[in-house]
Amino acid sequence: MSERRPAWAVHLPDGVDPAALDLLAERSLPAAWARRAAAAPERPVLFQPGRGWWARAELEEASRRVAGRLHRAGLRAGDRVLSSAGSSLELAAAHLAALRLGLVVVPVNTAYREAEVAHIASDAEPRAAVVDDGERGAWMRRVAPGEPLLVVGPEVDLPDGDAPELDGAGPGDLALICYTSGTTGKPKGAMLTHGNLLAGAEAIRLAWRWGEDDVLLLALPLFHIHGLGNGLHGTLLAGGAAVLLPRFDAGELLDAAREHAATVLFGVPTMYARLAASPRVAELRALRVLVSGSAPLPPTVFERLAEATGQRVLERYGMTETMMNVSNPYEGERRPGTVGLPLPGVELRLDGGEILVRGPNVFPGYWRNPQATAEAFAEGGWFRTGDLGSLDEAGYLRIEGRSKELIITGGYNVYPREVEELLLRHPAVAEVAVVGTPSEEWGETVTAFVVPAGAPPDPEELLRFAAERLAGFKRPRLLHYVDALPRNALGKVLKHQLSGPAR
Ligand code: MLC
Ligand code: AMP
Repeated sequence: MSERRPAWAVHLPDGVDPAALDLLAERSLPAAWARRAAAAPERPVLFQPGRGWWARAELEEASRRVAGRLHRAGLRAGDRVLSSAGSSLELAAAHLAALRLGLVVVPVNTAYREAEVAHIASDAEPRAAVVDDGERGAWMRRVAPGEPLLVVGPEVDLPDGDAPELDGAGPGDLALICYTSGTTGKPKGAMLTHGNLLAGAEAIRLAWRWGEDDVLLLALPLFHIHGLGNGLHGTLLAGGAAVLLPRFDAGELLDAAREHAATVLFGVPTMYARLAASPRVAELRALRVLVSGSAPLPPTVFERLAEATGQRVLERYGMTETMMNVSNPYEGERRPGTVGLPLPGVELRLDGGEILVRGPNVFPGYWRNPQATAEAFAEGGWFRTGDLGSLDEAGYLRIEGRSKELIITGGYNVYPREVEELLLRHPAVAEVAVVGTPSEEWGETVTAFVVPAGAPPDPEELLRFAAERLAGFKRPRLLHYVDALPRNALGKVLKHQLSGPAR
């Protein structure tokens, strides 16, 4: 019997039989939430600084009210809603309302500039947009095809309407489209179903022993899978509570931890590096678990935190298309430099070093892009992550690198090609190569090597050109002027040879 135990059984709490585990038993996240709200309406669920706590009943009512308004405005199951705002109680309610109504939420990073927003708004063909910035709303309205786009603030200030029956979506129904950049062409919309959201949240709920008494510190934005799928959805499924911090500041986060007796923290390595450097770092000792992901956690940061707080940060590995795949165990050894073992329901294999995954967490494909979808999967439904890995003797996965050209800075992905194409539009740039160079704080820093077309342009002017057109985190932070780019016999740029002092 024992050889039949899947690798992921290591993550299950005592008494949970892997053979009987059904990650989709609750059908959908909104349905699960509705049951939690009915069972204990008075329990706190979300806190926003300056606003206070919402009980489950308040979130239930707010999301029901918003669902009624969106329904009255003509939105129906399957319609897309763009969502682009800083964290707030209202944003959480609007998001939940959309899921409860069967709408498809399309999160959009608030740092995106006009061209980045316009691509998503035209490709997703949304009917509505929830934004906290009028200019962003105008960019969306300008390009969204079809009828005029309904643009509202996070409070969704529309006439009330009767909410239809809510929470009817099944595991196969579409819930989110998350745009991720690609190595070629424009960002693609990764479709995530209600089943994906539920399986993803259920796996980490079990693995990290997430329960009703937990209070999560959530300083990650709600427009990427880390903050949204793990942070907000996980909180709703676990029946726990979350403190929504609209921005990350080590001191404010530690204040909130103390004030609310927080038990769980999710963060990207840049956040942990900053916390490790804080004179107050020892206060993290009071938490139950610190989870890191979205980029590699440097073992030095792991060790510094272990020393200062007694906490062994639990590192896990995921991506937009798959939610969470692999995690160090809650009980058992956490190995720095590895991301651990497959999460409940996840199958993992290596193919020529590339990590392939399969399971109920894995997305069905890219929105209206059968070619990209076909390329993303190997035979048998295995998703090609584009990440390279190896397994140690105990089966722990180590991320060794990437086959895809990707820079991760502060937990945000930057595709070099997008930055290169933008810089090439500047008349003073003849050739350009963009790479990630190591950075203690950011993991990698976006670095551009430019061959000028004639006299080198004023660096400030070139950086400003990029700043006006690209999200801040995608912008080159280091710029080098070079006479030529190193190329192989076929003319391909040898990016690994690019490094050197900053301008
Ligand atoms: C902000 N800036 C960045 C940056 N974030 N530069 C490079 N990389 C980043 N990640 C720049 C801004 O453009 C600005 O520059 C300056 O830093 C200050 O901006 P800020 O907003 O005050 O920055 P700060 O709050 O310090 O942001 C740092 C951060 C943030 C680490 C808190 O980047 C962040 O929230 N990262 C999390 C990203 C995330 O959620 N990733 C999950 C993706 S899902 P200027 O020049 O404009 O003034 C995923 C799957 C998985 O990956 O496995 O989880
Ligand atoms: P995204 O496409 O924004 O969801 O980013 C997903 C990518 O982040 C993955 O393909 C990995 O390259 C990277 N990633 C996420 N978690 C980790 C981790 N713990 N260690 C190394 N890389 C990670």
